[in-house]
Amino acid sequence: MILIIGAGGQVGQELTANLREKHGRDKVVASDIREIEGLDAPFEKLDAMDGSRLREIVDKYGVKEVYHLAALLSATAEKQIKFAWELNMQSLFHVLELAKEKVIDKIFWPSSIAVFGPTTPKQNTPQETVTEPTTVYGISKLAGERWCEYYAKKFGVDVRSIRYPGLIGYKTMPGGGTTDYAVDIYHQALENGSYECFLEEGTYLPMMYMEDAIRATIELMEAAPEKIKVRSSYNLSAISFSPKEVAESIQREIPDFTISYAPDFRQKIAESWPQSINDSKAREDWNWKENYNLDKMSSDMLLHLKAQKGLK
Ligand code: AKB
Repeated sequence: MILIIGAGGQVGQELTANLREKHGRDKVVASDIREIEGLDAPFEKLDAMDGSRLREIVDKYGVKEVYHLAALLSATAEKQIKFAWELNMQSLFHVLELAKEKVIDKIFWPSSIAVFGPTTPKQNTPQETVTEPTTVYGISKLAGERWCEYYAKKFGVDVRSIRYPGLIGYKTMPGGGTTDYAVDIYHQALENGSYECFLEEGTYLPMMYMEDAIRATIELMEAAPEKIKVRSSYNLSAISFSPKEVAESIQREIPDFTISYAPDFRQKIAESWPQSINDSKAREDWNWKENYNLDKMSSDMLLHLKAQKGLK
């Protein structure tokens, strides 16, 4: 039995649907802090910081595998620093402890490119390098990575993780991240024909199409344990682009689309992160390979969003 914590979020909704298709709906329990429209039973309301409620759900369903996705992302975390730290850390400890006690067998927990900071090499950022994050989110993800590796080495916990780049999909909206513009831009392009971006035009960031990210997550979780050599979190890469480049990619399909720039506090966060990522470890250890480049992603996004919005 699988439990998804944070099933109502950007990744959670897609992962829940995907795992339910694969294993059957009744084998995947969705949980979130609030009821989510469209998330079918089995569903449980869960505040990820509530360890005893988590244990109650795990016992009730005989859960053996947990995908723990609940977190405050980079932009929101800067506005609620204490709560972000508490949520991002406490919730992880509860799940790691369940695995330490052998109540559950396997954990997926996402880290992020936010573990890197301004002193990290910006291009082709290696798996192992300087990690001096300057955001609360990044600090919590880096600490989380250290704890995952600690529990894996010290207690044999089977925890697996990916440093997600910015994720872009048409089924769900992100919330509170610095890379969120790269989803919103497609919606605005179709609805208004223009977009005001909160990052500067040349701000390169590592990104990935959601379909690739979900497949990577499931492939990592299905890999034989001896193949998983990194127990902190794997670098994972697919595409790197700037707001200007994604706008140009949209213009190839919607020639009249225009973009303007009004950078806000998220510009500084973006500038502290790498521009491209070296993910050779993930490619070597569990055969990771992306399917989508920028133009393929743009075409697919616009195709699906047009259908969703009833546009021709
Ligand atoms: C964010 O922008 O905060 C996230 C991330 C890169 O982890 N999308």
